[in-house]
Amino acid sequence: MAELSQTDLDGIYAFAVKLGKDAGALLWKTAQLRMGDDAASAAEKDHVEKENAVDLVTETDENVEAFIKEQIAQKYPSHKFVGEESYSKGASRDYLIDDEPTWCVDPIDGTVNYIHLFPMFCVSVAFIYKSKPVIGVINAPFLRQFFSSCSGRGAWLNETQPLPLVRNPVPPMPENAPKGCVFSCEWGKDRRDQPDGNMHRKIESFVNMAAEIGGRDGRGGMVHGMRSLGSATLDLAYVAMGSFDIWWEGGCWEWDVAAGIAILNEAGGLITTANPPQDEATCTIEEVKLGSRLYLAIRAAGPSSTETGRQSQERTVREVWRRVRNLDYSRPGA
Ligand code: LIP
Repeated sequence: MAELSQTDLDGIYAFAVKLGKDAGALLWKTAQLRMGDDAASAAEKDHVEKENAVDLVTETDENVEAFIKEQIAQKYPSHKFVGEESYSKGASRDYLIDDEPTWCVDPIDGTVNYIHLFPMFCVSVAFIYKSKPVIGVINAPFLRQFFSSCSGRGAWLNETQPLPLVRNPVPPMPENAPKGCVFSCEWGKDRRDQPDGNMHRKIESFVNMAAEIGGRDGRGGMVHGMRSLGSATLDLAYVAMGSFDIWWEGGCWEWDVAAGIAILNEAGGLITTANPPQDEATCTIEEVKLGSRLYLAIRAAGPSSTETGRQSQERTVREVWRRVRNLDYSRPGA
């Protein structure tokens, strides 16, 4: 495998930015069709169920992915491609990303939002090299928000606003985090009403984070607010902005998070596992495994008089782990 230089990466980044814009324009055109009342609009309004009644796909998911795949195949025929819709059609649920140059794409992240025309939907394009997302492009056409980053080139909103938004100085994490934080989380697609299953463990964790300090047997977090955008990609982009302090989710896939992880890393954020390790109070905080389906993200943080920014991020991770339950989203090869 040929080594990619910064110049190579810059070229791939410029291509990814144009691809994100073109795919976003396609998505916006069909979104407007959904607002219409002619025959074309009617056809556009269909959707199909995949794994269950909340795992949905539209013709636009398929078309936008096919467009992106074709553009990449023309420009970089040797690069690998992992896309939500082409992957979902296969039987395997293996983790396919290795050190080879790979594009990881979600044509519409927030498909349910798109179907209901709730503006939190976007195109997500990531370039992965040596198993790490090094380029991320997210285009949310309804919001007119375009997020992008390239390793060594910073993270940006609409190509002009550097991330995080508050940066002179970047504030440390709140002293009693998660108290004082905006906590973002998602219900996800596993809605099985099983005692102590994923859904009930999420609910218990959400209530812990919301409850008053001292409540819930000492697990109350008294967060400033709870938010659910219905899009892991935009949740991560908003952590990269610093608008969300924390994002916690289990169940989404590499295409839902790869671009967001690239952008948050370049903005100075921290991403690790959603599941509290045995020795959560003392263990080393490992970088997240892209295919783990378990994610905990913390915004960029600056130093305080007593801590480095990283120390305040790690303190926050441990305080979140103390309040959330382990989730089960195992898969072969991750
Ligand atoms: C969505 C994720 C979201 C998750 C949803 C779904 P999709 O991706 O972005 O975080 O909670 O269940 O997985 O299906 O819209 O690409």
